[in-house]
Amino acid sequence: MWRRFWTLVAGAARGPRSPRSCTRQGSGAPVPGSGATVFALSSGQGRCGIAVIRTSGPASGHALRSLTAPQDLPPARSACLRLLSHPRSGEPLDRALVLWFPGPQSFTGEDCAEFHVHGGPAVVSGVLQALGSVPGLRPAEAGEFTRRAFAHGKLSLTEVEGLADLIHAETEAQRRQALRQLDGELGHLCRAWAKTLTKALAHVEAYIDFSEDDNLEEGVLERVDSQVRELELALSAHLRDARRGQRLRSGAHVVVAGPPNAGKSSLVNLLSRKPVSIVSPEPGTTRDVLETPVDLAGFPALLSDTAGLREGVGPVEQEGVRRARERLEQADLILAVLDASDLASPSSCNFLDTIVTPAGAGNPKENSQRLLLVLNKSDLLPRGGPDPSPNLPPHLLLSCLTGEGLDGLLEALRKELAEVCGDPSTGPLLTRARHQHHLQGCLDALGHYKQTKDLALAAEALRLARGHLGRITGGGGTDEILDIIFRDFCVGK
Ligand SMILES: Nc1nc2c(ncn2[C@@H]2O[C@H](COP(=O)(O)OP(=O)(O)O)[C@@H](O)[C@H]2O)c(=O)[nH]1
Ligand SMILES: [Mg+2]
Repeated sequence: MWRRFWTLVAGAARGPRSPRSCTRQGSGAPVPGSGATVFALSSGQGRCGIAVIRTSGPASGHALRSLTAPQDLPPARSACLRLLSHPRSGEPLDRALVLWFPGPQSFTGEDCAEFHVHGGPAVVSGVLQALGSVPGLRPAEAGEFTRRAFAHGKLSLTEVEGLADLIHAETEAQRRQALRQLDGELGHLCRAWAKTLTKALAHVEAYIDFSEDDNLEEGVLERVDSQVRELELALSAHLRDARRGQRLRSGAHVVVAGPPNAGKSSLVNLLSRKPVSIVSPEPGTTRDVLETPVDLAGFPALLSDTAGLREGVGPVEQEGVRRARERLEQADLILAVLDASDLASPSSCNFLDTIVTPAGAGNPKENSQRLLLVLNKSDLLPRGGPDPSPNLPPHLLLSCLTGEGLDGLLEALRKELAEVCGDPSTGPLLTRARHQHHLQGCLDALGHYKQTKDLALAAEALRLARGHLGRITGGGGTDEILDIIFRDFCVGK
């Protein structure tokens, strides 16, 4: 390699210029309308026991005093019971717990106040109106509290995303993954990688500036090369897992397919616990693809019911079959359903030959589509009789009618989805296309570093790679990206 042509003579150890500190600082992102004090209902809408209203901004202390006069501010971060009244009319509004969080030790980093009021609509609107009458206060916009926390360096962008995901998490797996991201795991990883690159960059720059003085220790550039190689391996491993992380966040595509009348729609209704599809003894009932989001054994999934696969039907059903095949190609997991009492029929045999066998049921190759074979209508088989299909690939027996075999199917689904989505506690960390894009950008820049023969260009490539990592956690994020991310939040968060 080109660097071998350079002779480095061991000399007085002159360390690289001090790498830039990696401690977290405010993102520097502007907060629209910052300077104002904002308020909002932070708990859910509707009648409830307790509702939480909060404020953030410099006038928070004044607002708290105005509503609890003549009492003074409560001690910081201690709950106190206070009578709330309207600052103008003096009308009592509620007896509530109030909390005072002087900045920077608050969620947003600004002065914050919380009012834990009784959750009746009249109380909530009375307190919100009272806050609106305090000079300098205005209602918060969606995501504004979190945006302020980000601007003041309380949360990195990946933590903000984790928080949004936690608020929207509907399954156990989503909750676990969101919590990991909120805890900053992805951010820590990116910052550690960025630190490695900062060091590497400092070495390359030191070499550019000082190598002619023969003042650098030997092997500096070789060490940078090996650090870059290690980083490439780590980034590639995470990128390979990125698709799984995104499935875990947005749901795996599970497609139920099989010949007509096998019980596909019955299975979709059973798994989603609601009548999504019409069930009928008439073959060809389901024609369009019907989708429903479900919690499958703790994992998020988008479950699709499809038309029964068969030939020689009318144009409408043919279109249904075409859509079913199209959807099958996009599936992360295929739930292949056959009628256990009708395994010798031409449509069953054809389905086995064209869908089940090529997918390698029970023996999936890495990165290939996964498939679970389910033999439905087990209630029609003689009780205690032999396995109806000893020559079939591994399969599960189920009766949608009686529910027998459902537990076994859910357990098998849990295992399959853990493969498809990854383990939410230890598995993939990249949950969004944005993460994947920047990690790929970083990897590409490292590729340029390896190819270039010019030290200045090599340094530029390292700088570019580091920039991509910084953008994952929010450094130098454009307003446009921030707007997209904060749009995920509701008012009051
Ligand atoms: N005996 C029995 N009948 C079932 C079972 N599951 C579904 N069926 C019946 O099989 C017929 C076709 O069901 P459906 O769910 O519409 O099948 P699809 O065409 O594959 O969607 C309906 O009459 C269902 O009541 C089962 O486990 N046992
Ligand atoms: Mg159907």
